Amino acid sequence: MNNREIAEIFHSIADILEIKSENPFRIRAYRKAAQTIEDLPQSIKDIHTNGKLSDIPGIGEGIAGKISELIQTEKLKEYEEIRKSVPSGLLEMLNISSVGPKTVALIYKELDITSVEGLEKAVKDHKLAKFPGMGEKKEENILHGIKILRETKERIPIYEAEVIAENIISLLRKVPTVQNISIAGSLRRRRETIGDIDILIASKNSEEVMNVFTTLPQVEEILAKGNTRSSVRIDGGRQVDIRVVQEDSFGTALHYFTGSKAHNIRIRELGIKNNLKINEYGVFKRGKEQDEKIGGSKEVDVFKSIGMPYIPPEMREDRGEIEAGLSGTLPKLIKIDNLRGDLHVHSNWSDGTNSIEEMAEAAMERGYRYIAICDHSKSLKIASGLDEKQLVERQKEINKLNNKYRNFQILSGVELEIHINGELDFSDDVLETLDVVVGAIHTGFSQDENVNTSRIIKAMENNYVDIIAHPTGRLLGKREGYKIDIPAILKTAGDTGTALEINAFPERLDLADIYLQEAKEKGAKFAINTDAHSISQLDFAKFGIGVARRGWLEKQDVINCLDIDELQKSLGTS
Ligand code: DGT
Ligand code: CA
Ligand code: CA
Repeated sequence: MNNREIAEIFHSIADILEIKSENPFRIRAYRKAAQTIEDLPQSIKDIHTNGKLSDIPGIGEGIAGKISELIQTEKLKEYEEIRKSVPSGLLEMLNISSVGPKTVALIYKELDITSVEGLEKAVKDHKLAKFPGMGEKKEENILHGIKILRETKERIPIYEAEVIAENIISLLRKVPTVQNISIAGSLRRRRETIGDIDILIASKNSEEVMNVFTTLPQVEEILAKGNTRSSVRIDGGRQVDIRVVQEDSFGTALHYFTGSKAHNIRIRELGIKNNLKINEYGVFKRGKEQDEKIGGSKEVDVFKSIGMPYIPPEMREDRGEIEAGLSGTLPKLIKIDNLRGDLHVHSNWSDGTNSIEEMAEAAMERGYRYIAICDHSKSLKIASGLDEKQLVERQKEINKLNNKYRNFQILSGVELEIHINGELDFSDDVLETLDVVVGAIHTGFSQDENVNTSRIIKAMENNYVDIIAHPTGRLLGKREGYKIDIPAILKTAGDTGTALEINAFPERLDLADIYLQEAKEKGAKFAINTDAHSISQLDFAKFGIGVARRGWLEKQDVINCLDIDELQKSLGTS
């Protein structure tokens, strides 16, 4: 149990006591204790070990006893009991902004309401307004709060979380006492969706940082404000947490708050085996009298202390990275700079907004050596798919531009419709004229698994199909993938040499990280493509790189890390 978890339990006890209208002094004692623990710069566990709990101002003997019980047994009997004394829906209501324990007490006692849904109905029927201190405005606020509560239960897509985090970081960086600042949590691990955004800061003046943070223009509500940790809800309902630590703990705190929780637990256990204590405050060598701090300012201190090299954040999920670290078999993960080009973008010949020339120049600006223009094929009419004649016309334009460029090449490609029976939109004669063929499904997903699977497999077996676009067809937060036999698809990719796309478009991120190792074991190669429909979308590549790194891929696994000559050899077009 860490400081935060213990503080939360005391807050929760205070809430329940307040709902039950118990003695205000008792309620205040719990609140005070929670706040004090939250703001402690040291670990409460250490203070407990040294027998100094009751030296903390604001912690009396009674509370000290409960802290000991929590640390020793991970439970508090009093809390278990008091929680059972009220309906659980009442505690959920406390998560609605503008609903505190007093309001909950009122609606429970006067209206016998015990759930968020019940509260919503009562407010809509204007049953609350008649009570003192309630009124129509309060009813409006509660309805709004319920809406936000539902929205915030949803996870944030990574691209949205990243924009929010970067904005806040750029503002906090301006605070003069900020010595270091980093994204932490699942956003740093590049998960595809983010629960809340975590930011870590090193500063000598945490109060100043907290004051700036909680008064940023985008802050809508302050959920918690303390000396070491604050939490806010910004416009749109998203939650942002910051922690402020001393500079000499920044590395270990960054490791701790990057997570994942499962990874942290394994690391801490390894520390114990090595007679070390590893926590957010530092790495400590256990001594008879006193522990000795042997690291803390750098993240690598954690890994070094237990005899392993630095493990990149994207791998920290306890999916084998600890074992690989210990045995010296960590992969050398792919980096964004390894990409030599993008093999799936659109131009205004089909549904893109930019010309081929504009796309090519934007690719050059990003340091690429090639780009494959893969406009849609003829049967995808809603996306202005090209027919055979238009392909010939487009080729002329591509040739003209290629004559102009040095050290850069436009590859002529297509995002080719795969029909329900597995037939392709163009004949082999036409496909032969193209440099890159990306096979894709955009219609008829509702077929059963066999139909969808053999449809894709048949396309992969065609010699001219180089890549399968967004292989499972899922849209994050909107649509699950098609029903397909994924292991069979991965195997066929390996057998036929057809690369699997890691589509970097933020709502796709398809193929997902969890399939990459299995695909690699089956011999598959990958292409990290943006599917850009405009020049700015070329920047989505970083999200594809995040997926690849979470899937432990190295540059040799990804065909668009190849130089143009080797790429053409591998595509069979040289
Ligand atoms: P999210 O926000 O659901 O996408 O996932 P995270 O990983 O960002 O989780 P979050 O925001 O609850 O906590 C940030 C990190 O703090 C988490 O990855 C690991 C660390 N952490 C939080 N709670 C605990 C805990 O109880 N034990 C340990 N060992 N680490 C924790
Ligand atoms: Ca988080
Ligand atoms: Ca968090």
